[in-house]
Amino acid sequence: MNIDIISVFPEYFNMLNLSLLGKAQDKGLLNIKAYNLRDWTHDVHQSVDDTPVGGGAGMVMKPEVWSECLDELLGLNDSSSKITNENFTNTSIKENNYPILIFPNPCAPLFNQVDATELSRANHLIFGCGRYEGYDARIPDYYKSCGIDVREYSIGDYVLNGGEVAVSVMVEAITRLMPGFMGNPESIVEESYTGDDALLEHRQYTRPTTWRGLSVPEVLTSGNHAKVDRFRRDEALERTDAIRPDLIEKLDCTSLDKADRKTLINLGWEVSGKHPRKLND
Ligand code: 6GU
Repeated sequence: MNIDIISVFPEYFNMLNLSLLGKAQDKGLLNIKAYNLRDWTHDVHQSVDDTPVGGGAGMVMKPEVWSECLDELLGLNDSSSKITNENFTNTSIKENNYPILIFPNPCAPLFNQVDATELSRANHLIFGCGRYEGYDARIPDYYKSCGIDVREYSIGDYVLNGGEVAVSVMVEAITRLMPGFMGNPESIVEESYTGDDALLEHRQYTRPTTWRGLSVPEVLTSGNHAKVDRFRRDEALERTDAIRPDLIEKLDCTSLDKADRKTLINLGWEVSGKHPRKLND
């Protein structure tokens, strides 16, 4: 997978050469390049922003600098690789080789595990990091009109100074799902937010089984795998009920076994419909 990142602080992304992401790049699984948006400016001040049309505080990133940069990275300057709408119809991410363009934006749909899984199958992602009050709204509109798959995502309900942190979050969430990235792919299967059965994970313990007077739950040392599985599943249901009841509401009741239903009923959920529903709320 090729990942291009455009930013006015490209050095920020040096950290993507560390740890597992660095290893994936050494293995040739991944190639991450960070570009400085200012390299596409023509003025002495290398300015990338201007005041908002219509007034208001802050600065907005100018469309012309972005388009010079994006046309080049998307290969749109090269007439032999003209992108047309037909190239995109009915093709999945795996089948088309065109880059997907992603803009972090606090005023966009939330990025989640389903998005990360889908994007982990892409060949080429281009991230454009906005700064200041954001980027001119015509930039994503224009590239959509060229037939490019353009996405805008927020990573949570809080405001950051720019898209750099959000892009590093998305890159990490996406790349770790690529085949061959993880040493042990099973650790992905059991994780929170995976599949239609997205629950918070059960709590984890390691040895010693008693530490500073605190013991791990006895069932975990029993060697009875069925009991351990049930204990963990109940704990996942209980923790999700307490911390993220919105995830319980999304569960498909037909995927729940008898013991799951019993646990949820004890926690005050009604489980006879399509999705669980909290009673007396
Ligand atoms: Cl994607 N960008 C910025 N600037 N702030 C954010 C965000 C993105 N997601 C949450 N807050």
